[in-house]
Amino acid sequence: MKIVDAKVVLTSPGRNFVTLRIETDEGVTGLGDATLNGRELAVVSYLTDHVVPLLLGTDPHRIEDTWQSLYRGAYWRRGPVTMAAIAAVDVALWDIKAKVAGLPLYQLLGGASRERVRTYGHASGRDLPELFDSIRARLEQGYQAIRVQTGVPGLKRVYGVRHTVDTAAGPRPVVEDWDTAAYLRSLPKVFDAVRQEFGPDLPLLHDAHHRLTPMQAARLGKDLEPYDLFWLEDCTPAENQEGLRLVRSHTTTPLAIGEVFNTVYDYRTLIGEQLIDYVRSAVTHFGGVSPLRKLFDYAAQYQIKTAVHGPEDISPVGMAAAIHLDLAVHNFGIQEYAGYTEATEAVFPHAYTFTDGHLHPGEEPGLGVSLDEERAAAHPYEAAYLPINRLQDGTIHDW
Ligand code: EZ4
Ligand code: CO
Repeated sequence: MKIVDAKVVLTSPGRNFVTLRIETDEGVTGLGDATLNGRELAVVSYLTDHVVPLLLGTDPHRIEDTWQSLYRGAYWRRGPVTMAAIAAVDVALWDIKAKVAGLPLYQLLGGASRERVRTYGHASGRDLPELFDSIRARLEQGYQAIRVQTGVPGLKRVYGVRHTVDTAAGPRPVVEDWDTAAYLRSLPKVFDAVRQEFGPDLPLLHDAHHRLTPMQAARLGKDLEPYDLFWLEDCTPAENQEGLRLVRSHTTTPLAIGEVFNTVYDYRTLIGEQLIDYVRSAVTHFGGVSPLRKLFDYAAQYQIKTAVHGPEDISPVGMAAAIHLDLAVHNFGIQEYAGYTEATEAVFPHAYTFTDGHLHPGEEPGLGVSLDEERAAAHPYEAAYLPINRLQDGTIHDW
């Protein structure tokens, strides 16, 4: 079997997605997600200009060899652009292999370890009434675990929710504002109110989005202990892995980290010293199913569980790859599932299903996702950025 064609499809059915489609001489095709929010065109070029020419004529069944040759062969290792591009190739080749085998991908990963995959959804609001409505809306959709984000008194924006780009000056990032002291004072009160309204059983999560120092994160973890969080996510900018020692030694609130990581090396201290409870990398940003499976197996030796990143900016192709892995690995924890616009669902028809807050990959051979290229072409690329964040004196802060 040979790869005879590979092309990159960029589409924006509400937001941008980058998809690699690999075609073989036997007519079997595979899809991979390479979406890197706010930097999409860099990955399109990496794939089109530097990867596709290397794939033509090669054997699609040699997934590990192809992965190693793209990773080692580039010489310039790691980084989100490189690893998103490699991920798209890896996932497309797994899709092809599973289609040839006539099996859903999870069967090739060891088969199902569970009946279905528990997810969590996002709730947010500027104030408590708005937040409660948002939580109720998620519960009505069937979600059984909820990430709670909320406005901070005195600040204009609720972080962690989608913002359109500011087009007044061209497309430019939306500018948000931030005050850590106000946040640290308000968040425990928010969780107190949510627990009083929704009771002790509902799993609640929170994402601090890299905004705290280790000492601030330690205090927040302690202050949230009475509210029994499922986890506190990205409490610090975790490229400083050693900083988590301080957080860990002060709080029993479970910690989740890793959506911006792209190789196992980003996790070595965190996993080896058991400083976190959940690894958060996405298939799409970590080089694909092959390396993420290795990370999960490594984490399992330390009783650390999986929690694959699943925001709106991972395409249904990347989401499907995650669901197959989630169903197969023993140390599955939870899957983030933000859901998609109707237009996105129409561009990416899929076999996976969402019922009662749980996902299942379906039984179609391969990933079980296709790409409607005609519909994709009707939604051309739109320049977009993630927001940036400034303190009240104007200093840039982590977003
Ligand atoms: O802000 O994926 O846990 N989820 C998140 C996401 C990220 C976006 C960035 O592109 O933090 O919503
Ligand atoms: Co996050």
